[in-house]
Amino acid sequence: MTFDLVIRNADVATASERWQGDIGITAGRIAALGIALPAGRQEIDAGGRLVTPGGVDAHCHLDQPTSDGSKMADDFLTGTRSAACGGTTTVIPFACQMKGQSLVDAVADYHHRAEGKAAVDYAFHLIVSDPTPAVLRDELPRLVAEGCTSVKLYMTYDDMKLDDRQILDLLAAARREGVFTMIHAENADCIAWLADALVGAGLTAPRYHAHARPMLVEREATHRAIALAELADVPVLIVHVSGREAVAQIREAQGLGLKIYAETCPQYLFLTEDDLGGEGFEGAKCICSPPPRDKANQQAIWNGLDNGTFQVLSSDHAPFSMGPDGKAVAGADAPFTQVPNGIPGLETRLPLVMTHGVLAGRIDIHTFVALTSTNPARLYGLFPRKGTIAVGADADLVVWDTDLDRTVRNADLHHAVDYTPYEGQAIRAWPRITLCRGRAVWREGQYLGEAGFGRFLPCDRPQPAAVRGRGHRGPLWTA
Ligand code: DUC
Ligand code: ZN
Ligand code: ZN
Repeated sequence: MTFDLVIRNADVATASERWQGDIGITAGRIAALGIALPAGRQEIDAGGRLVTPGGVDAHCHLDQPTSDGSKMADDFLTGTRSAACGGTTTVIPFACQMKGQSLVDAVADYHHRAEGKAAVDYAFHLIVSDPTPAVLRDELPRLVAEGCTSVKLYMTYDDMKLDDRQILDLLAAARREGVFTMIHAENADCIAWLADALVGAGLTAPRYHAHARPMLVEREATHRAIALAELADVPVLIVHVSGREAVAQIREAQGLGLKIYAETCPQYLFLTEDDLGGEGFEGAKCICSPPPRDKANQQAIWNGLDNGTFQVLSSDHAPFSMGPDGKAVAGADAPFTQVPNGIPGLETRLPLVMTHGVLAGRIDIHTFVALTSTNPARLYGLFPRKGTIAVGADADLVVWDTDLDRTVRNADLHHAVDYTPYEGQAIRAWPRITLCRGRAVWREGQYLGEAGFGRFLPCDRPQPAAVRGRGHRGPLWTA
């Protein structure tokens, strides 16, 4: 047998295994794993370097329509280019229903936006902002059959939020259809009340964004989301968890045997509310929701990654540049309430967490792979095609350099955003090579991808019960 490509001398790490040897690739899939495999038409000598599955970024926003006149800086071309250069080979952005819009139409529009542009593979989550009977009864089953098997719902944002009754309706439909639900948990009325008071007092700079969204509003909504999921008897995942009080709610629910899953993001590990700045507009670079907290909350998130509370670590890449199309859509002196929420992070997610998580000894390599690739693939119905290194899986692989001495610089990144909130942060690891379905899309500092190479991945029914905590310390669930 001759392989198309053989990766030799790899130090392979998956969510559960570590071994040294070769990976044989044919027709974009892993055809063999072993020692001294036969020759390939092409060969890459990994030279003993670490090789992990390509990253699955299960929470990112690309070319998503907005309702405030802003425009996301990244479309499927620049977003997936940036993903490839940072070792991510599958992205799952959101087909977003505007209130009054058909969900089927929102998905058709999103396919159109992605068509011919993606450099790595992609699937879609749904955002349901208008759960009418027709949407839940007719459109959702049709979209599930077409491979959209997960939904996100919002408890905040005026143009997106659902009330508790609507949430229950959506959760019941999700249960019926086998759809997995992600929940943005912040209390909308508390935020509006605080924001009105702050703006009324003239406290409008970006840093007051954090004052309008204290941990309490996330804690309350997380508690309520868990209660609603328990009532509807359906698994849910709480997205972008920012700190200790929300972690405690989730941990308690998991301890009671409820099927509650959790995601966090690099901004809650590497930024604090101090990054929202002083009185100037610069701090708008770090306006995202929930906001970054403090060092003690960062530690609570690291603990939750290590002890199995979190199953997923995503970027929540929401790319707005600093100009009038983006953060300054309402002017560079606009109050924080009118600044688009979100920060870029697709490309830096894996290198930052490899550096400050794995290489710094905070999490082990298997936890890293599970959080950034295997678990999201399982949860969202893409496993075993994605998320692992196994015979038959897509040859999505990252060959790592792990002895670098660099800092993050926006000038080196490949997104279309004019800043990174991680500018100047230390980096010791970066992908040397990223392969998507056996094709090098990034190699030794060169982007080699091609618009349109990335394929839409219809998702199977999600497999949340297959994603467990780490056994010895994490929670265990049965189906
Ligand atoms: N918060 C979200 O809920 N979505 C996108 C970006 C953000 O900050
Ligand atoms: Zn959100
Ligand atoms: Zn988001």
